[in-house]
Order: sequence, then structure tokens, then C-alpha cells
Amino acid sequence: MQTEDEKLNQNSFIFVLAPKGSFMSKNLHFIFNPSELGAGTRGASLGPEAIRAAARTKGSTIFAQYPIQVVDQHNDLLDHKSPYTFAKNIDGLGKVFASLEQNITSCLQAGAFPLLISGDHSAAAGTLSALKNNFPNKRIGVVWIDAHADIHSPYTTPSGNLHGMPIAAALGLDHHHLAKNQLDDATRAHWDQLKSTAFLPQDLVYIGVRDTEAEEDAVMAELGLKNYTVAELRDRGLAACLQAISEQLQACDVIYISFDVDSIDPLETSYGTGTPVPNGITFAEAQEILTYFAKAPQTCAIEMVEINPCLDDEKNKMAEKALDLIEHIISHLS
Ligand SMILES: [Mn+2]
Repeated sequence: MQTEDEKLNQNSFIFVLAPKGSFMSKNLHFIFNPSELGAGTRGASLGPEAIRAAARTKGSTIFAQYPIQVVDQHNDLLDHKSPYTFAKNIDGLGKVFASLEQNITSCLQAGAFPLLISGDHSAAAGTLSALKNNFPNKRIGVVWIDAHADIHSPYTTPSGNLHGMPIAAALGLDHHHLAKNQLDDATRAHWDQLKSTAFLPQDLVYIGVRDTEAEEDAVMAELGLKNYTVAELRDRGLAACLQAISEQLQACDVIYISFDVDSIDPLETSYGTGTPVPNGITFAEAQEILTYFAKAPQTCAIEMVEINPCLDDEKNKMAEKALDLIEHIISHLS
């Protein structure tokens, strides 16, 4: 329950931001995208159901209150060795993205807000492409809350795991000048198919990125990408940083929020995620960031990713924490 003060804050916040088009309402749909084709460790596909299990254990009825759309999954490809060394399972990811786009389109056409719970973070490239196709004339801002920059391409990736590449895919970037890998024709064709130009580099804001490779650092510097480090959030204060992000994204018509649970310090959640990194944001900071953007009328979609119950050292704690964040998001959507 919100206090009167919180309601007042929420209303004044919306007034100050002057909505350019309101997509927000309590009319929301969950979209489960259980693909884990882009991850390097197994189990992220179980993330959406782990959150649902956490809700049932807690007695939460949120998954009874809103429709749940489920994206087609092609995780059976993981039972084979992928022939695409530098973009593993990219053949299946294209199929996942086609289904994802159908689901996002039908959600938006129903006038509903898409709250996505996905397996690995490669999903975000499909979400962004689908949002762009639904809002072809709108400028999309992206807030990427993550320990990782996820801006590799198949030409630079050290692992071949596509969950490290969604930003490059959605910006339509190859990084040829930094290439370390030689792609075969089939990989190149699949990658070119996956790429979109969903948004502009200046409309991307990172929060909490702290584990990058040299090629990613080079691309981030070249594009002038802004990363609010954990230290900066603490030094300037979270509220001031969130205000600055709003100002940077002022020219954007809609904003997409991509939340990787590994942005949070694993000591505050658990190790139930594919690539945990120490010294992250606190759980309280994650809550404040997501609440802020849930209230913002420009926010057109929120996605939560990389919950992996197979890796959880504290039973289902990561999913419980993610559920807590999702409940917060829903309670603050205008
Ligand atoms: Mn990520």
C-alpha cells in the first residue's frame, strides 16, 4: 500500500515529466520468454517459473491478476553442439525473436504494458527490435541495469555467448575494427538477420556496469556511452543520478528498462545468476531505480533477466528477490 505522501510524489513526478504519450496502466501483461539460448551456463530458462514458484510460496496472487503470454522456446538446440562458434545457437534465437515480436505486438495492441520475465539477456535484442517495429516513429531510450555492458559482437566475443551481445545487435553494430574472430558465411547471415537499429547510442544509459572486456571498453569510449558506476551512484546520490538520466533521455518518446539481476551485489541476493560479479548495487538501490522508472510515463516496457535457480546457493532466493522487485514495479506503474 502506498502512503498519501507517496501518491503525491508519484503524481507530482508525472506532472514534472510531462508525458509524451502514456503507455502505462495497471493493464499489464506478463511476457515470459524462457529462452536460455544465449547463456553460457544452463538453467536461466527456469527463471520465470522460479519466480512463479516464489510467488506461490509467498501466497502472492500477482500471476493470477494479469495475463501471462509465453514466448516460443527453442532450448532443445542446447542438447546439440552449436555449429556457430562465435554466436552459439543463433539459429534458434531468430525463431525466439519472431515469437517474442508477436507477443509484444499483441500485448501493445491490447493496450497493455509488457512486463517481460526472460531467461538470458540476449532476449533484450529481440525486445528492442520488436519495440522499434511497434513504434517506428518514436525515439527509444534504453536504461540498461547490469554488471555487464553486453556490447560484444560475434566478431569480438571471447565466449560466443549471445547474452553478451544484445546491445550491439540492437544498435546494428559489428565492431569490425576490433575483430578477433573470423565468421563463416552462415554465422554472418544469421547475425545480420538478428541486428536492428532500434535506438541511438546517445539514448543508452548503463547503470552498474563493472565487468567488461577491452573491446567493450573501446566501443563504449568510442560511442561516448554513459555508465553510472556503483561509486558514482553513491558519490552523487541515486536521486541526482536518476534525475540526470531523465534529462539525458528527455528527447526520447519511450523508454525501455532492461534489468539484469547480476547488477545487484550477490551478497544482497544470492549467486543464482549466470555471471555474478561482486561490488554491485544494493537491493534497495535496485528497488529505487525500478520504482523511479515504473512511475515514469515514458517507460514502455520493463524486462527482468538472468535469474538462474540451478545456480542458486540459497534455495530460491534470487527468484524471491526478483519477485519482490516485480511487485514493486507493478505497485508503482501509473
Ligand atoms: Mn546482461
